[in-house]
Amino acid sequence: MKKGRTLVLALALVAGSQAAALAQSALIDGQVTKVDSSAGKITIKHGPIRKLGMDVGMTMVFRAQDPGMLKAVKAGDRVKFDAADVNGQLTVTTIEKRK
Ligand SMILES: [Cu+2]
Repeated sequence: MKKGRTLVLALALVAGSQAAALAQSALIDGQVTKVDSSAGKITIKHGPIRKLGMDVGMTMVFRAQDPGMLKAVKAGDRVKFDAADVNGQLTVTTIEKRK
């Protein structure tokens, strides 16, 4: 009984850390070059994003999914982010500062 519970807990921990690792590796490296809070837009210099058809890096403007996320970053910050095509608009769905 006790042994079984320990095993379940160990498996849950492994599954959790793998999910975190996957989420981490899915993020795109970039550097913020401009934040336009009033327009809800952010300019990011980024590497290839194959899922969005960008095979080479570039500097481009994204819409922010949530305008609040633009308060957490500023021009010059190195970031990890994710982006998606939302109704034809390239949109940053998550962004965090890189350490
Ligand atoms: Cu791009």
